[in-house]
Amino acid sequence: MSPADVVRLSKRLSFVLRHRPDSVGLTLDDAGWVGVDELLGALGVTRSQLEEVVARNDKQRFALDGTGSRIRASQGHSVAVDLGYSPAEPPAELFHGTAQRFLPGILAEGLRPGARHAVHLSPDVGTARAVGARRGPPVVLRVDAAAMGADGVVFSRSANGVWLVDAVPPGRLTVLAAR
Ligand code: HQG
Repeated sequence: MSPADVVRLSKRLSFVLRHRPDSVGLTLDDAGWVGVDELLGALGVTRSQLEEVVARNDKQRFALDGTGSRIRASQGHSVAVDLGYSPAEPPAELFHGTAQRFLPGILAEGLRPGARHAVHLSPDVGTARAVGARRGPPVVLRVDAAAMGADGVVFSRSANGVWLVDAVPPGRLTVLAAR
């Protein structure tokens, strides 16, 4: 597949496996898995095309189970799933990239999950900046994960390295100076 075809199928998979499985007649199980054969049939793609997208995906968004018979998105869902990630101790600092226009709301209310299940945090500034840049000029916030952990807030980490938490209060956020 060409790089553009990989991106196109990846976006389609994200839509189906995170948000609208019903749009192609699929149902996810409680943990977000769906049978690979069912998915191939529903999307009209081959197993080798699917495996290529899973392997070449820039953020490793999709995971096959141990037998290769089921697939799910590793994070980012809006449909109700319990991904089952264990609580994990985060690094002392995490980062969140966002668009400048969201800053007033975020500084007033803290970070909220919006349509997704969890607030997504990045382990490094570069990743956070890239996340924020999807929506225009980015702003990066530093999250005092150490203080949140001390407050008893539970974090988990997705299979593709995104840190997940229910919310971040405004007092645990600092705006990083633009580079
Ligand atoms: C913002 C992509 C106003 C928040 C990325 C974000 C990520 C607030 C937007 C993953 C707010 C939600 C998730 C508040 C949060 N007031 N705005 N109180 N609290 N926001 O897309 O973190 O490519 O649901 O800053 O790389 O941007 O899809 O979350 O801008 O890992 O795999 O509300 O999606 O990954 O937007 O992105 P999103 P996100 P994929």
